[in-house]
Amino acid sequence: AKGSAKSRISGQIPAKSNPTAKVPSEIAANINYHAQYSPHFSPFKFEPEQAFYATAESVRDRLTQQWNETYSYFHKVDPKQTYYFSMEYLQGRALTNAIGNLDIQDGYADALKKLGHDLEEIVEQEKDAALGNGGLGRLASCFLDSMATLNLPAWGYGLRYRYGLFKQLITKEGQQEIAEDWLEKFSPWEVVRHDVVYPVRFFGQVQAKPDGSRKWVGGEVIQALAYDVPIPGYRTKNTISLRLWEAKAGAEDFNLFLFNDGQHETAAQLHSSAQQICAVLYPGDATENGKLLRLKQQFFLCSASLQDIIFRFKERKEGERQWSEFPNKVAVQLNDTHPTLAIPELMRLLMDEEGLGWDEAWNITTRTIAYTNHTVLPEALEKWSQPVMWKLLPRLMEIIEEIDKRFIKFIHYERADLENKISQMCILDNNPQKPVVRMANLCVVSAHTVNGVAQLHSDILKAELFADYVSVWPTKFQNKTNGITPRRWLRFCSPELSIIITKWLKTDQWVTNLDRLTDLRKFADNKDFHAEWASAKMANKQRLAQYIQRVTGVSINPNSLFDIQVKRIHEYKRQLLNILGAIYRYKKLKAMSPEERKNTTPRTIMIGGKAFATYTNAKRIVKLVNDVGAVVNNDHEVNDFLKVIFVPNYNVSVAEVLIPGSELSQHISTAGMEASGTSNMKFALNGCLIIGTLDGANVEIREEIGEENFFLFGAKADDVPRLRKERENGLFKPDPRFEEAKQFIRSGAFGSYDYTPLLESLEGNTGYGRGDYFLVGHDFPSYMDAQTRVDQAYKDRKKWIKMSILSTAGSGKFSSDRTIAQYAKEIWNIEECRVP
Ligand code: 4GP
Repeated sequence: AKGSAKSRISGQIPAKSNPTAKVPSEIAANINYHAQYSPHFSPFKFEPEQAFYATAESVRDRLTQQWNETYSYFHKVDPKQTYYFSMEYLQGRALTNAIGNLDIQDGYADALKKLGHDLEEIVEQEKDAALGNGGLGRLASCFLDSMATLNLPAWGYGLRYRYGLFKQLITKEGQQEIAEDWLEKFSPWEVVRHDVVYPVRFFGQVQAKPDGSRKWVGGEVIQALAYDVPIPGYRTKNTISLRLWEAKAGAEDFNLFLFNDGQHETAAQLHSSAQQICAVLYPGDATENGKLLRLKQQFFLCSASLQDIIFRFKERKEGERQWSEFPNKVAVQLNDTHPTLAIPELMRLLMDEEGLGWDEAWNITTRTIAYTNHTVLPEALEKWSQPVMWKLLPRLMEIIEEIDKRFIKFIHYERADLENKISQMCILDNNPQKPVVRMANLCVVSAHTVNGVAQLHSDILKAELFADYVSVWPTKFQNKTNGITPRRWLRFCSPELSIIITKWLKTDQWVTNLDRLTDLRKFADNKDFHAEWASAKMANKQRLAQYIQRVTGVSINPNSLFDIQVKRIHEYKRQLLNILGAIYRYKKLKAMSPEERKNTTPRTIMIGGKAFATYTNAKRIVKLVNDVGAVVNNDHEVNDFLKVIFVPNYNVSVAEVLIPGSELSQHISTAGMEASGTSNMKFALNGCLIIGTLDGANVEIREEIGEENFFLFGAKADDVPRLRKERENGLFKPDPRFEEAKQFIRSGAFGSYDYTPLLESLEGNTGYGRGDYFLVGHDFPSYMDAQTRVDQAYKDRKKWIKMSILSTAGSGKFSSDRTIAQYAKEIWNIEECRVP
């Protein structure tokens, strides 16, 4: 577009940016200012990309002002603050969210128009910040949004990965991973704090000092440098920080002598060691080196963050504040076991650096730290090798040993009845073959509160995983059902539906008080409301269809039922059940006469998600979905009635297009295995019906929206152990439909790829060592029956729209504002601190 209006900066360029500009011409001047004076690109070029960066920077100016005010206000009031420790944040894009929260969409849209650009096109230029994997990481991001919106004094702490979650390419071989370079140019949102730097030690040894104290010395010391990302609240001044640590080595660590001597790598060893720490999210840990690196990442996050918190505490200590005050000023929440090292590290900092005794340090640590569990999957419950820990973190291992010793002693004296449970309950597993540290046990023993993320999950934690501890500390265990931010997941991703909701409720208060949606029930049978609802959904479906066309080349029919399953690919989430159902549907369609086909409900099944790079069966599932799609979508006999789409590279911004356009979504995990799920909440909020098992938060969603509006199927969590036993003992009789679907794959209908291992995971003693551990075969018939109910319900448009309205109306509970308000009151004991 060289020389076009778009490619050149036009209009007035002010001498400085005005962060409070309100009218479009002033905002346009701000954008121009950044295009001109922020030297990221050659001058005068003003294509959409440059326009994005300039726009984002002008928005950041506004945020910066509020942001500084927020923390100076917190400093003045000195309230208790919450620090959320998470190895993952799935932030996605920030521009729409920021201008939406600041309530200046119209101003920015008009300003960009004046500059020859379109806001909708500009926001598409932003790369997703994908510093996380899935549910746990996205939850952390929703929580930050709610903490800011609820005016809570809070911080998020994480790592500034150079490469976040990989980009998924779909090739003939299936999924291929490539590094996703979210910082390729730069992020306009982050601000480096050159004055916030802390040393973090690895390796070395422990010295005993004459006074009996101990000191960790030697090894390598890497610097943690803070990068802050502003998190604006919705229609409030409060803007909090997500502080991400970057690892660095200093000039003094660069050996100029060796370098000049030609030993280039040796000269910069610490630099390269530092670089590795934040290079990627979840580096492969199959090797010893890989494990060491992950552990380094975890410790790096914990140590830097705690030093920062202690610095802030001491800044205000002014002589009179006692250490015992620490838990009254600081709440630390561990997002799963990944930041568990915060426990021994806080002990170390308090004892070795601040000179406190064990008892006082322990009292402070345990009153400060709380732990959230996000999964009962055994492979996700971290266990670190003791020898690796001794090597990397010798002083922390001493402290962990001592915590364990004291815990065992405590049980011995106080709870002799649990003596025979000690070997499972204690922290160190000293099995000589494979001695490990059980991180979840360390959390449960040390944290003042342990919570699950949906009622069923919390019940399972208490009844199974942590049952032995419940009798020791009955009040330690809580439930905090997850939530999602209604800003990103309805207000901004579906403006069409939001406008209608606001119009009919005669208020937009639902955006911060999602329970207000229940009032929509009043209009569940209103014809005019139905018409508006259906047209908003149709607009979203059309946008989604265009997206699918663009990324896959397949055209889909907006009048077909849009059926979506998007989430990480995992056997327990059972994408395999979904695709087997699709295969069966295809086979039946093939056997029908053209007349019969016309009576079916046309469907577009969309499946998206990433498989962990080394998870072979998950990758086979991705391949199978793609293979099935290639056959079905090109079969002219049936492709008006069925399409199967694999949506590539699923991420937050793709979700923002898919979810508003969905009509049915699948949350079909083996009961008891999905801790909560959060996309189920996003879909329901957007008026999408759910087909699902009684698992995780599905249970509560069904309660809220009414069982008549939920397509339920499958075994219940309580039945699962018995069904697995029966399966093992050869007592399982498969449904003929299930056999037919598998046989169709075996027949080569979807190409020559060898699906034997995948199919075998549903039969014999493969997979997790037990055939069909995830009970796909058991649940298949009831799943197919539920799908038939879906097809029938969809034919009755009025009924379907009503169910859709009631899904949205019943979603109020699932706001992360509600979740966070509960954490604040029941775990953190913090209060609102609203910037005047
Ligand atoms: C996920 C759980 O699998 C999901 O059910 C839950 O909704 C989410 O955490 C948030 O609590 N767990 C993970 C993980 O993402 O890495 O363990």
